Amino acid sequence: MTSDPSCLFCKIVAGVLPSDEVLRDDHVVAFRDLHPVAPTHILVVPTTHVAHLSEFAGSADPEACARLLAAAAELGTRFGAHGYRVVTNEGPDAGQSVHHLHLHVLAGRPMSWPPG
Ligand code: DGP
Repeated sequence: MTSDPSCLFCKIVAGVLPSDEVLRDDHVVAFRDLHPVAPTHILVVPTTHVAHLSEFAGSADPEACARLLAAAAELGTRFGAHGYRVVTNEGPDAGQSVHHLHLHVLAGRPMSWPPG
């Protein structure tokens, strides 16, 4: 498992920084977002340091990818009684601020489309 000691989410995965954790296994950790934009706002991150989704292009570990998506689905099902949204941001245009891949699982309110 690779880890970047300077990465915020690697520190959360390692337990060096606290988080409101809702799920953990060998492949993923999920915890509540510090600045929620919905009543349920959970981040699902791979336990291995992957900065961006595009790093998975062509060379992804299929088991890790599948587990990341399955964990988001499990959390959406658990917390989104009326539906949920799964989002990932990559690069400046999308507003990515933490460079450790994460899926946002949003639920608990109606959401508009297209996103801003
Ligand atoms: P993004 O903009 O897509 O890179 O999302 C990063 C998210 O990470 C943002 O919604 C706020 C959240 N966040 C930033 N720092 C922390 C932290 O220390 N703890 C937690 N739980 N969330 C954080």
